[in-house]
Amino acid sequence: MATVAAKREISSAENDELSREAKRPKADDKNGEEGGNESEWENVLSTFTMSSVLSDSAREKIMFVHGKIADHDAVVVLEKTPIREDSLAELFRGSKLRLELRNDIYSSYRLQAPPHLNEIKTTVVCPATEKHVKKYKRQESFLVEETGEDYRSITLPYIQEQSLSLQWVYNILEKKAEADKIVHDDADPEVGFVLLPDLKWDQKQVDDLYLIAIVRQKDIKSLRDLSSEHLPLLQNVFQRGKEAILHRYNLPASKLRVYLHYQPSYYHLHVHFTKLGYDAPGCGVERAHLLSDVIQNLQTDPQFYKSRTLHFPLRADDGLFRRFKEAGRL
Ligand code: M7G
Repeated sequence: MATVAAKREISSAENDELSREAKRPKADDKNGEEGGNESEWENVLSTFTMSSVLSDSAREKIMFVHGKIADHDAVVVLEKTPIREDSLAELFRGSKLRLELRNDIYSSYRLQAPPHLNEIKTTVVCPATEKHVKKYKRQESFLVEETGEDYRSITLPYIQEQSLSLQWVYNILEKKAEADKIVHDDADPEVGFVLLPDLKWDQKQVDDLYLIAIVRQKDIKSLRDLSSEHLPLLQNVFQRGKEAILHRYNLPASKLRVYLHYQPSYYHLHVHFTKLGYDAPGCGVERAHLLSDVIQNLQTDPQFYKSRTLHFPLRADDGLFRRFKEAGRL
């Protein structure tokens, strides 16, 4: 059963721009800029050979599939999108109905919607690394307790050795990719950032709004690197980010959940802006740190995140989990 999730729609120009995203082959990382012509409708997945379903959720209507495109490992994420209120009239008018059962006042149908109202948001990661495959694989996870010393002796060496590539982040900051999607751009090298829709959001309705603010400073890996000297940066992201979202999406700060992940998947500081009430992946208390709390903690103690013990979940097959085990910390 689909849920009606459209309350306030995004403009059709923004819609058009977004619907192209899923059909576009992931070009090489250095040049991910969108074109805007018909060739974007080529089916990059026609040569996809599936090897396994990494995970799926019938409730969230999402499936993560592993396979190959040509000789490259690929992860394909298929996600059914919410039904939009602005498409209902067309859906009722233009669909075919097949009766499944009728009983007294109850009847159930299979509805075949017009193809353009029945799209699946599709994200392709290719070539995918082993880390990507693990990231999407269903796995049992365990809560890890990381002291400041654990961070320096276990986590930091690990993330310095093996982290996911940040090329997509640099492409955004240098406007080589997704430049037309930017919602706010602050070019200041110290406190500046780029705010844009997250890859996970199809931008068709604000009910599941999801943006990320990527800071311009390149040497802040995560929450752990923050100290009071970063307060002007964090306050700028918080303030200007909220203003930009109010201006563009008419959503006030009181409707936003603004947070950082620890551990993040990508070690270049970024802040998540999601709509309050939308159960975004990774917004649970074991991983999300509200930006407002982070700011206050640094105001109280300039070195708060260098010394605090932080908790976070790790999957059993995560290399970092192994390192914690080897160090006798689990
Ligand atoms: P994270 O906390 O490092 O990890 O957040 P997570 O993916 O486990 O949440 C990184 C955020 O960046 C996520 O919300 C991703 O969906 C988003 N993201 C990742 N990539 C590769 C892209 C991209 O190419 N473009 C955009 N706009 N967002 C991305």
